[in-house]
Amino acid sequence: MKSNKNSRRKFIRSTALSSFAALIGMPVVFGSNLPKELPPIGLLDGTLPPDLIGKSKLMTVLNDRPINAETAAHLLDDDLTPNNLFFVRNNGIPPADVDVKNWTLTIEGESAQQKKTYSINDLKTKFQQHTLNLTLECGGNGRSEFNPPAKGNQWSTGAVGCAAWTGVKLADVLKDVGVKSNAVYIGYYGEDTHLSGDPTKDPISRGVPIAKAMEAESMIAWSMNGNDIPVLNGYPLRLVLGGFPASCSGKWLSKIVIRDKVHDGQKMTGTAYRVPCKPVAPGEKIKDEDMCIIEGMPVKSLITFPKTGAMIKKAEKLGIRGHAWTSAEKITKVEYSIDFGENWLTCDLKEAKNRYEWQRFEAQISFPQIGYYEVWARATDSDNRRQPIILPGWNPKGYLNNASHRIAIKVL
Ligand SMILES: Nc1nc2c(c(=O)[nH]1)N[C@H]1C(S)=C(S)[C@@H](COP(=O)(O)O)O[C@H]1N2
Ligand SMILES: [Mo]
Repeated sequence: MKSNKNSRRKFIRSTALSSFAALIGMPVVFGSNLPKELPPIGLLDGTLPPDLIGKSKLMTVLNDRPINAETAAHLLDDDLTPNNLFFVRNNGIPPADVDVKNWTLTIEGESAQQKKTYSINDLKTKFQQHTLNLTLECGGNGRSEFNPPAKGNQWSTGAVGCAAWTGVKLADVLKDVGVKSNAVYIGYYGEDTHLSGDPTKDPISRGVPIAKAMEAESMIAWSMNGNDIPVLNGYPLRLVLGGFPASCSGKWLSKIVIRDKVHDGQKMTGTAYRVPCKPVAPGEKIKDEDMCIIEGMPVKSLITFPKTGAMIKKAEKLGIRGHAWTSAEKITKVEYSIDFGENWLTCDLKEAKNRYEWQRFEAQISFPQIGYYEVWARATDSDNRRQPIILPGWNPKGYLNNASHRIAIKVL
């Protein structure tokens, strides 16, 4: 199933050039003179640093083709992550020159009562609008700690953010189309292009079980923190499905399919976004059929203040704070330790405005004597799941690392 790809085919040449222009953040002057079999050399050899359009220069770039960038823990200290600091995980090349007035979202599929197409204005006017604070975390966040190492973007702790998303409930739109009783899954398609430039290939097309799609916090959003969604985060329209790996939250959204079976789009099958159904030994080979699709993300927390390496005087108290999140109903407890996990003390914890918002924790710490310490934090959720101190279950693709976050402190 392809979305608008045929109409795109004839624009592919100009799109390749304009995508490249978008990547480097400047026009390709005389671009129309470049013979069509010659892609720009700066695209091929990766020598031109990308311009992270709309993003802070403080972000850490992991890969520039496709663009992937994460946010250091201390830069995630705001209650809601500013648009210019929200991580970017792209599987392909974002669409260039988005025409927001003519953007459409089509809903169809074997379990849809009908096929229906909406403009963004239709979505804004036909359905009730909502703003929810929702956390998105890449399933591969924390991958860099896996041993044996897992291939893929070597995320440290920064492929996570929480923003105020404005849009409509996915359920309201699905109900407007009509969902047949045999519906099992939804799948999304976006307007980004496969890295090969082949318009018949999707960079990614994932989805979620129909029950998840129908949750009150599953949104189709056009606004992030009161502004347009940044180009790299899915402008002008995206799914935001808190609690599930962020790979389910399709960006540059143009089509949703209502399926009578588990969606089988790009990166739904094989080993992508799957973990062994049962725990395995590190490095063990696992058959594809023994790999299960990741659904709810685990409980996790991040210390966002102070920055690791902070120094204080012994007479002073250290105020620490951070965020904790889960795919369960809520976070029930966050604790910290300054003695490498021997003793744990409870942090103050704020309630969320809505489910899947991250929750703020804070504590005031006194240290017994001068020296080197680590502050460790661990969260517990309403399903009684607690973060492990060290790397949890190894898996071949390096997903779901929710080990405790640690920061170093020198007390002088
Ligand atoms: N169309 C499209 N949607 C996508 C992706 C993509 O490459 N293309 N990446 C997915 C993955 S793997 C993640 S983790 C999130 C990242 O969202 P962000 O870049 O806004 O942080 O978007 C998801 N949605
Ligand atoms: Mo991801």
